[in-house]
Amino acid sequence: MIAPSLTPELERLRTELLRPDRRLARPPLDPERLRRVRRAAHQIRLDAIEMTHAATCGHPGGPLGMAEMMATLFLEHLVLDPKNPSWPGRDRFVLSNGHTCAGLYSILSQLGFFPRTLLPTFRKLGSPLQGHPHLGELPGVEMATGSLGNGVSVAAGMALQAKASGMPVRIYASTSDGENQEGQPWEQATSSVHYDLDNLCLLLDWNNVQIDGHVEDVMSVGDLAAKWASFGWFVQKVDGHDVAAVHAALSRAKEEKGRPSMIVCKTTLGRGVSYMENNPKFHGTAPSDEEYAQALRELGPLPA
Ligand SMILES: Cc1ncc(C[n+]2csc(CCOP(=O)(O)OP(=O)(O)O)c2C)c(N)n1
Ligand SMILES: [Mg+2]
Repeated sequence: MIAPSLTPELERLRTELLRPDRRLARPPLDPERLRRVRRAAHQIRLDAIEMTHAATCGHPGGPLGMAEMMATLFLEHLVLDPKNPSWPGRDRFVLSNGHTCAGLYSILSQLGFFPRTLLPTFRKLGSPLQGHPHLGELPGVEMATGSLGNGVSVAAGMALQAKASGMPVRIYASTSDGENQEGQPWEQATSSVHYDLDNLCLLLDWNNVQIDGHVEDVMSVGDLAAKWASFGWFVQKVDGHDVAAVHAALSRAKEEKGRPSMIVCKTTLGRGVSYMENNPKFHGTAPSDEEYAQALRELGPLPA
């Protein structure tokens, strides 16, 4: 069962989301903020399990692995207006590894971009919550993604446009180790440095898993942190499940001038559910009824 309503604390957060000082480097999160982000990450995991189980298809592993990355970015950094999702002054987030969209849909619903009652329609015919993000149908989705490599390039284009027009907005995109096997991210890596896109920040989900197995077996991508650094990016490497560390890296990225930022987040696919963890099967397989029950038992209810 999808929890139907927003908690009062997330209702209060809506007003915070509009504050432009969220674009500045931020102090460490106090215990209350840490708790709030971790709670939102837990909700992402519960929602991703619910959505993929109800749909009997989809990608649960990525959203579980990226839960802290997404919750930290959306709750503490992006400047957004859920009541006016196409406000030109907003920051942008592009989910370039689009198959992990159950996590994006969860956090958008938690922030009130659309009613949480839509979540159970995930992957159903006619639903705005398609198996990959669909542009123009769902508030908060900035780009249709799923064709790996495209999203990061579009994000770079958005950053270039923002710079050219003097807009103080910041552009974020997620990417993944599997996506980094494509050629397109590396063209973007070159041009973003050429154009000094210091308003662009990528978060890489480095879990060593992709559609057909472990990345190092299918096609090793080597040391991605070193590769991005060699292209001229400001690279930070963090434990992607450590909210304080992800937050600190997102803050530090804002202070880096003259070049784009890459935050390499070491994560575990399927984090929190034992049989999903680091198991390539759960890149793109929904939990069965028994697996669903076990996942909810292992994750436990939303903490207070
Ligand atoms: C251009 C393109 N080629 C191939 C695919 C098929 N595909 C879908 S997901 C995926 C693997 C992506 O790896 P990653 O994002 O690391 O997966 P995860 O960690 O979420 O398991 C591939 C190859 C695609 N979506 N787009
Ligand atoms: Mg991966």
